[in-house]
Amino acid sequence: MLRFATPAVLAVVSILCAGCGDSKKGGGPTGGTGKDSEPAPAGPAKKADLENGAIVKGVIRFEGTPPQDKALQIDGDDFCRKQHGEGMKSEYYLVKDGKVANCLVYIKDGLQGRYEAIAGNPELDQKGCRYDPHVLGMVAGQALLIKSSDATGHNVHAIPKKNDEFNIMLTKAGDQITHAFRSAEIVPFKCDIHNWMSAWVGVFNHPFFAVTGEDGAFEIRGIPPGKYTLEVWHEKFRVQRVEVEVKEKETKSVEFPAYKAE
Ligand SMILES: [Cu+2]
Repeated sequence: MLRFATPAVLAVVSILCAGCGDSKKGGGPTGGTGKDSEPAPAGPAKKADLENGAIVKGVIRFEGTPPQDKALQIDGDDFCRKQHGEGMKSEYYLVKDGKVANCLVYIKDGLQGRYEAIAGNPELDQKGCRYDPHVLGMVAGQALLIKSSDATGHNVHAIPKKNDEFNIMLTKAGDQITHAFRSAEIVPFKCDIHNWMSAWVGVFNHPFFAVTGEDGAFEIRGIPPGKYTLEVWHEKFRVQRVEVEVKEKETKSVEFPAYKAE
């Protein structure tokens, strides 16, 4: 039997070492220097034409009574508990007057090539034991600043599919790292210390995306003339698509079907 035990032990050791490698690769609180932190693949990225490009806008709606967020168990961490005297709720279903926040709306198909970012480098804070913002968009290759404003330890755990996973501890307020994703996908973030903490980072090869606010509204600017598939993503609802065609300087309102209670 002993000879069968050896491969099993080796397997365990290799899993443990894979974990060690990941944390080193992240470069620690001041680093971010691993191969998963390199910019997007080289190639000519075009500039969005904000002056002549089209604008696509709309509002994401929910019909009927949306699911309700539930109270979270935060007793295990004194710092988090003190930040939220009246307790904390999950923040999946931010629906107000039928308008849905935290939806990512983006061009899914129809663009040719890559486009540069319009906005500056995005930030993902950890504040009051939540990720802030809960949903954000960025362009592949941009440096995402991940920081903590909390006097408690957070463990930033990104779990992408196309990019490399990383898991880095930010132990105190002011700790920060930067990270650049190479490939386009929507990346879930967790904190392994506080199991309720989650965020979603949409990584795109272009800047034609928006996240809906409390009013459910989105607006995407600088879109080159053409025919596109526009997609809306929400962490709990199904993905929906609409087709849209825009001309130069045109402003077009688009309507996605409203989400409904299932
Ligand atoms: Cu945490």
